Amino acid sequence: LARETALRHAIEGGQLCLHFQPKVDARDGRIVGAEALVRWQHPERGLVMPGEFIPLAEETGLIAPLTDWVLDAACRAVASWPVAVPVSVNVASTAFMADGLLEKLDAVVQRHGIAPQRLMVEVTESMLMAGADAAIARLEALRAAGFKLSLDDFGTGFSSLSYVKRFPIDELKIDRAFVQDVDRGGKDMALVASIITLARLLDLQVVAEGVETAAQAEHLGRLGCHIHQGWRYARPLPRDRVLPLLQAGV
Ligand code: G
Ligand code: G
Ligand code: NA
Repeated sequence: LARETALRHAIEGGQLCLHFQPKVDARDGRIVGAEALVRWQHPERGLVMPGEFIPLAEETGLIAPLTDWVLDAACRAVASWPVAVPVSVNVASTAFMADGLLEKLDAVVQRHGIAPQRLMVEVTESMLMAGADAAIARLEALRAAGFKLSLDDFGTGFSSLSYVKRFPIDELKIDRAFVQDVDRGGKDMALVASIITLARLLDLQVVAEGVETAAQAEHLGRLGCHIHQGWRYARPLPRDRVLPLLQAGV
């Protein structure tokens, strides 16, 4: 209960902040988007990472106000960027299926004067598998309203190909577990190659997550995946440090 109270305080009292990790076109270093990642600036513990408080937020229902805060802060940021690329926001399963999400998204982009295309919602494969028909209906509603949709951690769930075809999405993100060994040949490379092929067939943008080395980047490029996110290019950065990269690339 003490942790819940502290998190409620953090959300209401301005202790959350967003970092932004660029998505880079590896062919020219241009930034094509950025993912917003929430952090808790804890008065005693310093910067607390989301893995330590998102699960608590989901268990306690605080994910609703937390998601509201993140959406508002992400849209405020993207409205101030010098290039018209989208910001990606992670939306947890409970928040994604909650009543009124579409109205909430419409309101937040209007409030900040941005086009809905500047907001990309990241959902995970496992979320969609849990209640596929309802989730697909929700995706369709968001997409019809102009929001962009991304399927995160792809490859870690158990989507059959026929499911992926039914998901009305714009982007697939290859989980970093597969990217890690993409330069070693073997099964991970085969898996990454098949995800890239799938994305091409379905006309989806494909993004590699967790790209750390030149060798990984080179192999991904050879396989036809040119949009990379990872420490090789940039770590998640505070707002004022990501601005110059948006302008100049990496
Ligand atoms: O920030 P870090 O790099 O530690 O992110 C760990 C994970 O936390 C991310 O992969 C993402 O799934 C989750 N996460 C980060 N920011 C948010 C957020 O704003 N909302 C939700 N629901 N999850 C987030
Ligand atoms: O998919 P998800 O939203 O969980 O991904 C974001 C997480 O991945 C964050 O915790 C972020 O800090 C982390 N991350 C981003 N780039 C890299 C990377 O190149 N290597 C590793 N190991 N983690 C990364
Ligand atoms: Na994500």
